Amino acid sequence: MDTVKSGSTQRGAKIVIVGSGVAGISAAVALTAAGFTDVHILEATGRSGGRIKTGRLGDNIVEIGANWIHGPSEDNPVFCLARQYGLLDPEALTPENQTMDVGGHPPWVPNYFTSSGRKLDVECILPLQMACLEILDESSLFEGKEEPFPSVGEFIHSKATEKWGDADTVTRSLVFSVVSNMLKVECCVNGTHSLDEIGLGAFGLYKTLPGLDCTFPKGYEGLIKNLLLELPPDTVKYNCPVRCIEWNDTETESPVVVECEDGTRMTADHVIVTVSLGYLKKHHSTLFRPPLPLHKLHSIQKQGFGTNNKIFVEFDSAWWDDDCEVMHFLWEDENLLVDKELDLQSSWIKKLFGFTVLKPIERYGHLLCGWMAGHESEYMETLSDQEVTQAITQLIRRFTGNPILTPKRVLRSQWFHNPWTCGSYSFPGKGCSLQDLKNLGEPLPTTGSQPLQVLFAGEATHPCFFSTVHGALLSGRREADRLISHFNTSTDPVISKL
Ligand code: 6YU
Repeated sequence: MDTVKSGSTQRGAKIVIVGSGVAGISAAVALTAAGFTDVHILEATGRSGGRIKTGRLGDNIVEIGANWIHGPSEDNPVFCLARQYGLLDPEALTPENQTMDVGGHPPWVPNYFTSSGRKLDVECILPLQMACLEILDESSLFEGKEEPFPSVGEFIHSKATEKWGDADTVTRSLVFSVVSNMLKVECCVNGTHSLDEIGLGAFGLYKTLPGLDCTFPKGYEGLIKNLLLELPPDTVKYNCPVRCIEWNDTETESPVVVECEDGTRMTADHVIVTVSLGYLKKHHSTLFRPPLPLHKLHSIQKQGFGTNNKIFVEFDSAWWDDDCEVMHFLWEDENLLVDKELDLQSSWIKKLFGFTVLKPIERYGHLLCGWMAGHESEYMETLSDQEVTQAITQLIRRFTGNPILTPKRVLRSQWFHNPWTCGSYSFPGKGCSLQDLKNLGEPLPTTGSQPLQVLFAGEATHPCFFSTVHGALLSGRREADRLISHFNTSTDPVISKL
């Protein structure tokens, strides 16, 4: 990180950061390291971390939000910090781990169960699974090219029909249940209700880094705790939701006023907004005065933001194969061309694609993590713990054919109804382009004598690592660097006003 040339220049700058997730904290750390002394984070809730949230289920540590370091290698700042803070298992640090370039992980060892309680022979399904993955890979090749379909979902449906449309009824039924399951998995990966909402051209914008995805054995929040130690005490003001950011006030000394829910008003020279895209979509009209420029608003609307939730289910003993890493639940009656929208009340549970197995067993015992995206997942959040536990128990009994299997504990996340997040993470929506992602991160005002009044960071503003922790972290550093460069090349606005 470059330090600013003149120590006195930046000292007068009053910087307010909205949101104490990883983007906000990393911006504050970078600014503080560069010598800025008037940096404050306003956080709506009583904790830091935002979508990084570690919880407990019995004796187990579980991640309610972000799970993995995606692509843990030298170019991933989350990996570098986690290594520096001593937060990783030794395997994650090996050079072999860092150089494996397999899009995160080699295919997980699967188990397949069907809705009539049969466990399928994996060998029979693998060729189908591979064919699905090939179609999926193909869908990420349209960036900057002519799109034969507007969305990833439509492309996959057309390819699947082309490939298997004429197959006999038995084969078609199996194919459709596997493809349908793959679509549910991808909805979780991308945080969307349906792949029909993801732009085909923009799908390839997301980039992976080398390295085998790894986790934090003692919890992702360790990263947040260590980062906070790099800030002066009391940098973060908790339980302080920001209601409105008044910008472009050229009459007063500080061009921005931040108003909190309790009526407190703070002046600032620069504000870095790191709230989620979901929050921005919902509250932009009241959060900014004057309103956001139209081109920025259109980009906020085009970029997608959806829900992916986890349902942790603990058992006394394993009923899956020892080497099983993921289990897929295949509904035999499913037709991917028809079953696009499920009846929420009666069928929400069908959107759960299955479970990943938390490993190693010595650390987690017999713990599964179910994954569910989209509107069904949002509906699931409205049910009581008891209703969710009952539905999960019935589902597992049906698919395993074992009528007495009973979970010991169940815990689910509720990201859509979290008022400060409004969902899980962003995805490139239909009609979305690289320019839209750039527009999201563009500071305000775009012209005039007082630039950089309102800056934007957060995972959704990263052009190729959106939806990730490293994308969020890099976006915070990017906006800090923008201010640092500004003060390196211009005169101090406070002094110039005197
Ligand atoms: C990753 C992973 N991972 C699972 C689940 C979730 C996410 N991610 P924050 O929201 O954190 O901070 C904003 C703060 O602002 C917050 O504290 C608010 O309270 C506060 N705030 C809001 N309004 C305010 C107001 N008015 N006033 C004051 N404060 C206010 N990422 O790297 N690995 O395994 C997962 C996963 C269930 C929910 C994830 C994962 C996403 C990250 O968690 C997320 O990006 C960052 O934490 C966001 O940080 P931030 O600071 O920006 O916002 C094409 C294609 C695409 C392919 N995509 C595939 C990528 C796969 C991503 N996968 C994720 C999967 C999991 C499982």
